[in-house]
Amino acid sequence: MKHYRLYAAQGGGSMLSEIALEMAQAPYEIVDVPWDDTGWDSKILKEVNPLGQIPTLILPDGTVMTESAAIFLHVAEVFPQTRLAPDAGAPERAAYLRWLAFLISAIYPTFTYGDVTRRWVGEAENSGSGKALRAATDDHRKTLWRYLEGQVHPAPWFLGKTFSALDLYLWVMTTWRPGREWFKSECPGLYRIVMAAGELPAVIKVAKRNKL
Ligand SMILES: N[C@@H](CCC(=O)N[C@@H](CS)C(=O)NCC(=O)O)C(=O)O
Repeated sequence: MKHYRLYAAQGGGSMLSEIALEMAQAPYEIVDVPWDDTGWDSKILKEVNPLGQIPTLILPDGTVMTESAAIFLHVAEVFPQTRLAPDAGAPERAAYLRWLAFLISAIYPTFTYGDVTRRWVGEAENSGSGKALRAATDDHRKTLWRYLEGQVHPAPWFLGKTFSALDLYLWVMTTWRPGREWFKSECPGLYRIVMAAGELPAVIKVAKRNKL
């Protein structure tokens, strides 16, 4: 089999796809994208993803894939042994799809609009409208995480006994604002899942490569 090519930035959302490929034991190479070369003007990503976002994945047949959730669904289909998603028809499938969509459509955009505030309001995150946008998106994200905390199933994973990509989103996204210490005190159910996910060999390997 020819290999996958993953465009990745240190500590970013590309870790989601990196973990998926590791779990699948798929052959892949990483193209490191410096953070200051992400976004619309990215030189490295321009050809493959004009949004300049990571993860961007090139499949062995040359097809370009973006969107972390789509990549998870794809890897789960091609490598079903990775158990990244409950099977179609399984009782947990509906919850899986629901919360997968929630993570990428509700929580991820709070970073999209809060990370580089200058892009949206013309000011950096430490002054004026940039500061207000950063604070509002950070606050809203906490509300969303608290809501998700109320949806956690009994241990060990978000869906209960069934491991899924949701647990990997939690592991990755809790490394970002407001950070793990906040989850430990405010969302102990999510924190418990994150700790369990952190012990998976693929997660340990990717954490190390991303210097976490
Ligand atoms: N909806 C996309 C979002 C990807 C995304 O926002 N990635 C961030 C890094 S975590 C990024 O590339 N940011 C750089 C930028 O937008 O300039 C997904 O789920 O893959």
